Amino acid sequence: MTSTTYASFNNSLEQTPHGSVHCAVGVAGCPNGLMGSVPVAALDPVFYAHHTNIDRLYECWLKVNEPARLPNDSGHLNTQFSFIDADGSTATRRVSDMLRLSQLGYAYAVGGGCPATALVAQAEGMTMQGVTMSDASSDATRASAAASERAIASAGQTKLERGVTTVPMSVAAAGMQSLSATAEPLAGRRVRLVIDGLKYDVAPETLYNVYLVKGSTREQVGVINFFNFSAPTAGAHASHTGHANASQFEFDATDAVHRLGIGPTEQPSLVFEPTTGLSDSAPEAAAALIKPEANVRFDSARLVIAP
Ligand SMILES: [Cu+2]
Repeated sequence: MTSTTYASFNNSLEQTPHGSVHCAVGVAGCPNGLMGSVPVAALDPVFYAHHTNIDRLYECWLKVNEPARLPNDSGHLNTQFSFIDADGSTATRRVSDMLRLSQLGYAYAVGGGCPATALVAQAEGMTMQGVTMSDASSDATRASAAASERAIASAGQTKLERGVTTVPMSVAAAGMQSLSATAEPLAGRRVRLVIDGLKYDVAPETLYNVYLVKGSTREQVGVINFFNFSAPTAGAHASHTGHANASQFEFDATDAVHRLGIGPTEQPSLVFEPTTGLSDSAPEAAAALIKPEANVRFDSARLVIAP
């Protein structure tokens, strides 16, 4: 909910909770069962409760600052999707037809439990009165921000074990100075964890909780799931969102960095812990579900800070 642009919010929401819940509900994880497989997920009645909640979270996020947050990529807005209507006919709609609830003829009940917006306002550089300080940045500003993001820590090729995998990160001294208490505060800037080149030989049938670790404390930054994953065995899934590179996972780590108090002299680690995605999951039991030939691995992971 701390994302300030549609692209970053969409990326976060798509993975956790959207894809993670799909895989946690599906029998034997993803790509299996009904909920765990894109082409047939909607055959499970729980799909509609899940997707309604995803839609509600989008509405919660959008209404914090609708003018600045509505998607504005013309290619995306003009993309058309076709659906089968109740009478069997084909109904085609553009993305731009479905941006706001007012276009769709329904609303969520007042008091529907949107996540607290205090953190959102803080991350956005807004005052609690809602006066916009930094949310009106233009596309050009955002593009230059992305170009000048810098790595603060990274890890290379890593294999995820059938158990808990701990990965010490190499720190980039210059970047880490950004986390110094005497440096300009992080407020308004976000720290992202980007995992590139994630792949497997055989679907592991589990998810992985991803933690950022300092010493003996850890904070969760996201969940790796394989719902919308472009693996050789799951090629059809790539069309679900149209623009996602499923082998790259990106998580907002800003809150985790704050809560852990990671400073310029720390050497953070990443921990990947198998999970069924259910609340009673134990890492050992979830790890036992992973097929020995799964060989889940990634090319690199990096913590980056945007200016
Ligand atoms: Cu879905």
